[in-house]
Formats: sequence, C-alpha cells, structure tokens
Amino acid sequence: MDEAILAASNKHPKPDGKVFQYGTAGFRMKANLLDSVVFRVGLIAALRSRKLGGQTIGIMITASHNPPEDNGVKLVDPMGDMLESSWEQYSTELANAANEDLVKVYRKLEQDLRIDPATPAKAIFARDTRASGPALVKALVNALKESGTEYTDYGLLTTPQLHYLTRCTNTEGTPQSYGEVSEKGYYEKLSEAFVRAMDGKTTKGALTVDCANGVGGPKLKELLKYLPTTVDGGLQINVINDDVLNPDSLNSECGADFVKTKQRSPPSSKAASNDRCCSLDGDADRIIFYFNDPEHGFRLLDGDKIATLAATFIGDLTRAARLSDELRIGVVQTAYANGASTNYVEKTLGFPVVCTPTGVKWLHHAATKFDVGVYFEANGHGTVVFSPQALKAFYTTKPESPAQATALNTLQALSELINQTVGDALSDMLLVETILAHKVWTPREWDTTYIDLPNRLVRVEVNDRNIFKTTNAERKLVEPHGTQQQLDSLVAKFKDGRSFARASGTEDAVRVYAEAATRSEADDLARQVAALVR
Ligand code: NG1
Ligand code: ZN
Repeated sequence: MDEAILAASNKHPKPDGKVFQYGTAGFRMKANLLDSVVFRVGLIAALRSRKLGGQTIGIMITASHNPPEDNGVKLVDPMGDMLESSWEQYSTELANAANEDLVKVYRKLEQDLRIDPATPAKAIFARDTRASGPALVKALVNALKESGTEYTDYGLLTTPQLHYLTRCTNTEGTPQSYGEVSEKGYYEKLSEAFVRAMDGKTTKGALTVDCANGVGGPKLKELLKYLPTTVDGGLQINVINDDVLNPDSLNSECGADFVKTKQRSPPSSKAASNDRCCSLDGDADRIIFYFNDPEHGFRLLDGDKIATLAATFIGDLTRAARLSDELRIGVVQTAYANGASTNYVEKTLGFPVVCTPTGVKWLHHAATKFDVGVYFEANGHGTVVFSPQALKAFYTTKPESPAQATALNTLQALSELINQTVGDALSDMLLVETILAHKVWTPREWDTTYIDLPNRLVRVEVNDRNIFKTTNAERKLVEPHGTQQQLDSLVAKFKDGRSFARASGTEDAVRVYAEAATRSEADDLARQVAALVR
C-alpha cells in the first residue's frame, strides 16, 4: 500500500516552499495550490475514520464566500460537527510534509495515534459549484482509494447538507438516527418540520433570496419542491442570483458577505421598500436578512438579530410549555456581536451571554453547555442546539392545557427544523420565516427590537499578523506588549466606545472592530486603533 500511496501522491506533488495551515475554515487558498492539500486531506480522513473505529468522516470542498478562483477543503467529524481541534495540527503536519516524506509522516501519525491500519475506513464528500471542484475531487478520490477508504461521492451539496449526511450516515439504524441518508431525506425533514412549526400560520408577502450564484441556488430550488406553496399557506420565495453556469459570478456583487461588508442590497435585487430579503453565502452555511426602509434606507438584520429573534421565540415557547424553570437558555456570541445585542439579550430577554473566540467550532461547543444554546456570528453563521434533556422535555412532557400542547408541538418541530450539526442558511431561513409568521412581524418590527450601536470593521495589512496575541475571547491583546494599554486609552475617550484588534484566522491581516455612540465616533475610533496596530 505504501508504494501505491507514494505513486499516487507523486501525481499530486506539494508546491515548493508553500506552507499550509488548517485554520478556522479548514484549508483555503487559490485553487491552483490545493491539489496536494486535498490529496493529503483524503489520507487524514482515512486515519480519522480508523481512529474512530470505522465511523464515516465528511469532506467538503468549498471556499464559501471567497472569490471564484479560490477553493478549500474541510473535514467533518461523525456527528456532523467540525473536525476535533487536535486533528487540525495533524492535518497541517501532513499537508506540509515533503513529497518524499509523505508516507513516512502518514505512518508515523498512524503509529503515534495508535491507529490500527486494519480497521475499515469510510468517508463521504461533496463540493460547491466552483470550476476547480472536479479536479480536486480526483485528487481526493486517489487518496481515498490508495488508503483503502470506502467512499461515497455526493456531487454538489451545500456545506450543511454534507454535515447532515455525515451525521445521518453514522446514526443510521440507531435510536439517535438523525434522518434519512440522502439529499431527499434532508429536504423531507426540513419541509415536514417547517409545516409543523408554522402550525397553519402564513407569511406576508414574498421573501427575496439571493443565492450568491452558488450551490445554495439549485439546492433552494430543490427544497422548494418539497415545501407547501402559498396556496396552502406556505412560502412565497423569489430566488435571485442563482446562476451556477457562469463560474465567475459566484459571490460577485451578491451573497451574504457582499451585503454585510458593503451594507447594501445586491445591485441585481428588484425588491421593493420594506420587502423581506436575505442573502446566502457561496456554500449556504451563512444567511443574513435585510430590507430597504423608505425613511432610513438599507437595514441589515444580521446574525445578532437572528440570534435575538430565535432566543425570544424559543424563550416564549418554553414559558408556554412550562419548561422555563428546568431548561437553561443561553446565547453564544463572539466579540464582533454588536454591544446593543448583548445588552438586549442580557437585560431585556434575561438570558446569559457567553463570548467565545471567532470560529463556529468555539461557539458550537459553548452552546452545547446550555439546554437551548443559540449561537450566531454577526456575519450570519449559526444555529440553535438542543440538549438531550431539552429534547426529552419537548417529547415527553404531558400537556395540561391546549396552549401548553401547542407550544410543545412547536418546540418539537423546531428541534427538527433547525440543523443541529452546523449553521445552515436554508434551515435558518425557514426558522426566521416561521418566527416572523408566528409573531406577525414585518422586518421593520424585527429591526426595531433594539438599535445597533454604530460600528466599523477595518482590515489592516501588517508585516506579521502572528505577533498579535489575544486573551479573553480575543477581546484583549497580550502581545505586542503595551498595545492594549494604548488601545484602552483610545477607547476611554469615546462614549459607549468598545474596540479590539485580532489577527484574522482566514486572511493575512489584522481586523480592527470599533463601536461607539455615533457613526463618526465609531469610524474615528476604528481609524485610531488601526493606526495603532499598523
Ligand atoms: P477571521 O478571518 O478569523 O476574522 C472570518 C470571519 C469569522 C468566520 C471565519 C470563517 C469576521 C469578522 N470573521 O474569520 O466570523 O466566519 O471567517 O469563515 O467576519
Ligand atoms: Zn460559508
């Protein structure tokens, strides 16, 4: 087998002098540099699967919101969560092994991790719509074959669909079964749960969905075939930016990242004032909502607003279901969450807020400490996770009134509708539609639940971003020495000022975030902190 792996790896040689790192989003870079990395990720999947007694590992080839010429690859653990942190290091090691040492490093990992090479290995994989995807799939398949890994190629999928299928595959035929192991099973699960959660309520007007010209487009259109139409009180959806034939259009002038960073609708949107709109990102694991207010212009309903909406609704339901004393609801955010949202959750809703470092795996982990853990990054990546106790309470509590029965029924439906493995734009979209329908809210009513503090996010190019070391969920700098004191004294000059600087995990830059009482003060503070770290 070693000779076969070596021979195959020689067809996917590592480019000279390139250093790779498994970061918050796996490996991500210009697609033409990825061939060797994807091959080696295939080998890691084999090791990981064998280490876990032959459970199936997921592999997703995508670069999410990055430009079309980029691509990336990430691994999914058996329950559909992100690869366990300690394995990021092993992946990095194998990706950086010299061509001639590859088999040696592979076998050494196998030995060090006490992996029995005789254990069967299984993997499933999918890709987004990028033009570079099929060639990278070939590299992956070569590694899976030569490492003796049994695999299923699911073709094009959204990232959360691959997470769903990974979990379904590993729980099939057990009491923890997560759903039917097929793409169709995903649509059926979502649509059945949606109809049940809506409980006869209807949405008002259409929702315009911008699919970033990515894989979310065809998958949303597929999902719509399973959902009830407006005639039976279902959804009215206008799909835009669903061109997957022209690869250059991906994430171009559209998509969640464009809308969030440019603070404007995609130019292609024909939505009228006050119309509900949302944008997915390139692999449909992020979603943000927005609308154009005739008085105040563009209004963004970001991940913070989705989190507060979900926490409010689930909080109301648990009270109506008489479960609020036994179930702990909490919200997990990162330092990028707007201060007004944190304040709203703690003071108005009365739920605890936990702050974690950037990266969904941290948020997800913290959310599982609650019975109902609502987590969203401000950029729209997130979901709600339910503890086994919460699920048990939803399904076994004997209702003593019709109102309690209804609330329990809706909670059960939500636990099916919400993707428990990872943030899922399609599932989150249906969740928001459900809540707005129940509350009979327009986006404007949702928007006015609290008012965001003006804020500014700046990307600062520095010589070496690795000198910036943080603590306290990335909110304080410990290195370079003295910088935090200077930052603190800048912040002190601004009313409601808050600012932090951290090295990006996905780009070669430092990000500076600032918020303050007014727009100009937030801009000013961001500028001053950027100058400090530059
Ligand atoms: P970095 O580059 O580490 O700031 C960005 C996003 C994260 C997360 C990751 C993974 C911001 C400020 N940061 O991380 O929220 O989504 O990419 O894609 O949006
Ligand atoms: Zn994404």
